[in-house]
Formats: sequence, C-alpha cells, structure tokens
Amino acid sequence: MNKRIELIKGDITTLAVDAIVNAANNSLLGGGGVDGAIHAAAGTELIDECRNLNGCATGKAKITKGYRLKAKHIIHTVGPVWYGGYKDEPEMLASCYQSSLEIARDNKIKTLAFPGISTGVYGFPQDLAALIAVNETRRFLQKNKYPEKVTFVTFSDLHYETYRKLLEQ
Ligand code: AR6
Repeated sequence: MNKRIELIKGDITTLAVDAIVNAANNSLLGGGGVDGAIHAAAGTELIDECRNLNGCATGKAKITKGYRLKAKHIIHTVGPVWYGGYKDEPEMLASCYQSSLEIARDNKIKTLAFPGISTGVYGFPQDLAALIAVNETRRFLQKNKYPEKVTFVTFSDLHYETYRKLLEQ
C-alpha cells in the first residue's frame, strides 16, 4: 500500500486531520448522511459560512473552516446522482476527487480524509466509486506534494473490503 494512502472504518466527523471532505448537495446547506453528521458536529457557524458560498456545481468543491470539528477545514464536494451510468456519472465523480484534491493542495492541506462520495443516497455503485476514488487519488499524489496523506473513511465492512483490495494492487 502507498504510504501516503490510509484506509479506516469509522466516523469521518471524529478525525483530527487538516481537512475532511463532505458529500454535500448543490445547495451546500446541509442534508442527511455524512453531510448531516458533519453539520451537526461542526455547529451552526458552518451553515452561516456555507450560505455565503452560493452553492456548488456537481463535480466541483468549495472549502470552509471546520468550526467545532477536530478537522481544521471541510472541503464540500457535490457528487453525481447515479442514473445508471449514461449521464457522465463516473466522470463527475472523478471530478469531485480531482477538485477536492486541488483545493487541498492549494491550501497546503497535509492530511485529508474522504468518505465515499455519492455511495449513499446518491446511489453510485460502491465498487466503481471506490475504483475512481483510488485511481484519481493515486494519480494526483504522484504529481503533487500536497496533500501529504489521504485517508479513505468507510462506514461499512463491505466498503472497507472493496478499498482494501484495490489498495493492495
Ligand atoms: N463517516 C463516514 N462515512 C459516512 C458517515 C460518517 N459519519 N455517514 C455516512 N457515511 P451520503 P451521497 C457514508 O448519503 O450519496 C446528503 O443528504 C455512507 O455510508 O452521506 O453523496 C447530502 O446533503 C456512504 O457510503 O452521501 C446530499 O443531498 C457515504 O458516506 C446527499 O446526501 C456517502 O453517503 C449526498 O449523497
């Protein structure tokens, strides 16, 4: 396994990293899943900052402070809803990882943690999503010094095993 990539199973809101990535929606004003958990843990100051961001396009990302989280920053990205794969969903998901990694690099984020973007209510097949996450991250880390370390955070044993197998290769 690449020393700059780590895999854990757990709750991303508890991590003391420079930035965690949020699987947000176009409004950036909160929701369920990991988005809801991040907003609940960060506190209401986060929504105040998010209101000034004017939303975010699918495949793009925006950064805020982490407020009450142990993480210093949150990079909010908006994954695609899965419609079967014919609406450029894989390219959009790759763009989420690229945009988040670029923001991390530009802000000299050393440690970054990703949840499985789009793999919850947005319905993206988790094995394809994990392949895209790992490939885009590996590609980016080869060319860039920052982020120094990326952690993939999975919520289930199934998702953990999928990443573990990919990272072994
Ligand atoms: N830590 C790590 N992973 C988590 C956590 C957590 N605390 N909670 C959930 N997951 P989802 P999406 C996993 O639905 O599919 C929101 O309402 C979860 O098991 O949070 O991108 C937004 O506002 C799954 O694998 O995000 C949007 O409207 C993954 O995180 C919409 O959901 C993503 O699941 C975005 O949907």
